[in-house]
This record gives sequence, structure tokens and C-alpha cells, in this order.
Amino acid sequence: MIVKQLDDIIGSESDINTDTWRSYRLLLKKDGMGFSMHHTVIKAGSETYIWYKNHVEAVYCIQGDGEIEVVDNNDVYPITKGTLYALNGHEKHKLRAKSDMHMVCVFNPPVTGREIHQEDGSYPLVEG
Ligand code: 9YT
Repeated sequence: MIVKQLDDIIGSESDINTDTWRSYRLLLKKDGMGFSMHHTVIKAGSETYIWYKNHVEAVYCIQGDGEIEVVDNNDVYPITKGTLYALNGHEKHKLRAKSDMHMVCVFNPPVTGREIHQEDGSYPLVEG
């Protein structure tokens, strides 16, 4: 059984901080669950272009407000506390945060730890 506290992750190597988001990586590939789980804060006023071509991701908002735009059709969905979106089609998207948005994110395959977005918006696929 695995038990972790967010406080132990803050400031550790599982705490990834970028210009537009900060991700506390709660469960990683090495934890052997078959998915990774992150508590991610999308920073207020930011926009991030993302394309998880190698992963599927489900995202559940637990605090904050913003929106997601699907790039291929320009559909825009508001995000608020209680919103779930699941990128089951590897959709290219733009995430915009009006206030700090706290999201619980699940990735399959799991991320390994230090991933940040590559130039094309994806995370690399780590085999094995
Ligand atoms: C919601 C989302 O995809 N944000 C970007 C960061 C990512 N969730 C992560 O690595 O935690």
C-alpha cells in the first residue's frame, strides 16, 4: 500500500514548476499502478497549448475557474469546481485559467516524473 502526503511532495523532485502550471506528481510509473496521478495548479491568467499524443489524460477540477478550447474545432468548455474532462481522442487543446485552477490529473501510460511539455505540446513516451 502507498500512502503519501502533498506536503512531502512540495519542494521534492516530484514537484514540477513551469511558467503556466505547477504539478505535484502524486503517483508515478515507478509506483506500479499503471497510471500516474498529479495535483496540478494551472496558474491564473495563463494559457497552455497541450497535445498528449502519447497519453490519455483525465482531469478533474477541484478549485478555480477557466476554460479548455479544442484546437481542431474551436469548441470551448468552461471549467469550474466539479468539471471533468477526459482527452480520450488525444485532442490538441488550449487550457486557460482565470484563477488558479487546481486539477487532479490521471495519465495513462503513467509519466515517470520530470516530464514537461515538448515543443509540440506532448510528453515523450517512455517505454519499458
Ligand atoms: C491539465 C494539464 O494537462 N496540465 C498540464 C500539466 C499536467 N497535468 C501534469 O503534468 O500534471
